[in-house]
Amino acid sequence: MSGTRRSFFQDAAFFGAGFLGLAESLGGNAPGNDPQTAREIEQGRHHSPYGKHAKKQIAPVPAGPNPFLPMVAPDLADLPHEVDGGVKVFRLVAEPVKRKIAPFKTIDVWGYNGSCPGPTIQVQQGDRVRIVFENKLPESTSIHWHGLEVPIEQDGVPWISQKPIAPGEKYVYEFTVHQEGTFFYHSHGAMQEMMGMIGFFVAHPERTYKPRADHDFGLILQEWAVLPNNSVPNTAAMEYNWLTFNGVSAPAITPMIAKLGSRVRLRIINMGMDHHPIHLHGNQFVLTGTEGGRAPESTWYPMNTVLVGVAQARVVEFEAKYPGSWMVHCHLPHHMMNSMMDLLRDRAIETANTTDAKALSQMETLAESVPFEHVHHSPIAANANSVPGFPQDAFMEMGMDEAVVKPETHGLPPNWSAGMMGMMTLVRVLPDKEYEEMMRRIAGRKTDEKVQHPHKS
Ligand SMILES: [Cu+2]
Repeated sequence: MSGTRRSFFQDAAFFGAGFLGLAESLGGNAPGNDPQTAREIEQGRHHSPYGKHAKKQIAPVPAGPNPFLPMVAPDLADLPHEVDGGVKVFRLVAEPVKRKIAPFKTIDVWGYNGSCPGPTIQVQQGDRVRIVFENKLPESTSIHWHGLEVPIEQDGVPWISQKPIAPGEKYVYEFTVHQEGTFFYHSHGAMQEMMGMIGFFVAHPERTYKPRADHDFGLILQEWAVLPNNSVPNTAAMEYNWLTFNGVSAPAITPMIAKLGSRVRLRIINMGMDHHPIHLHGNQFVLTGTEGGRAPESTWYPMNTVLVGVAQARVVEFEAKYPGSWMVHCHLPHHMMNSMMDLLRDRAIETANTTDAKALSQMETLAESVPFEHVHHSPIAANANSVPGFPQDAFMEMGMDEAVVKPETHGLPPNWSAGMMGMMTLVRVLPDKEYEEMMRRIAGRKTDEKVQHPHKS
């Protein structure tokens, strides 16, 4: 392995390492658990790509004839590959998965390689790829390469382009990727899609896009209907009570970290029943790509909310000019909530016609089962109960900083997690010094984060 090649793996592994720990804790076996990847990640932990080249470039770009910046999907790992005679070989396993979508909620879903959504496949335009697929589900399945122009026999539609892949069977897909862009892989069964069977398939361009991005992030939008006391999503439902980015509901989603002055790319894909207007606070972005690939710069115009329809990919980019923790969230009001029914179980919450003290006591009782160490809510007026319509958001928020602490949440204000629910996360734009400090924390993945809290429990 040449020096540049080694550096590529180390850089790639560095990015992977930042999120693997959480992927493991949230989703069981992360696909990066194989020894080779683990070794690379281990090397990556001690390798800073921001060291001597920090002045020239913010994010690492793999060296070699076709350099590209890997996308990072928070809380998801990359699918590792081997190279066989110039072909990139990926091993993808469809199987049941337990996914922790919130500190108090783990659901039984289906995914790939122990992860739901599945691990990210990253290739480059021009690559020949082989996906050795194994079905460990209790029923037949297949994989469709969404948006990719592949020969019909690789299209992954049961009975049309291939026979269904039976439980226990293997199947090999192989094709050349001549496109660039943000694609997906997913089961072509509707109910299996709603069980979570989707993942990113990113084809990086042969030549780096201009202007080039310093950070490249990815989010997968999904919704789930999970009744209280249940763990299996109702795939026939038309209404949803859990909304996730990359299989995690806020505030458990890992914030994205960007350096002040960098250019940030955000790829968003949607595989669900709803369309999601994704809004970024405090910044304007431009739409630089769709599920069809890169859009010409002449089509870009400023916006801060992008509607990501079902089966679509939307790629936006912005200059991270303003320091701060900027929200990225779906703006559908009901997608900015989590299901409190899961905490309540079969009890009814007494939000209406209740007193402040009574509500607080009730929340604390509920929180004991989580356990949240601190539960409180925003102040209400003394005469709140005399106002028609009360309560609305009062008593909805449940701070759980301790339950979701991780390096990426370091430095957020106390009780930051109280207002974060559903499809909601942060892009944290950090000045140089704080950014370097954060990168050290992520690389070391300190687990002894201390939470500042002004309240008595
Ligand atoms: Cu939404």
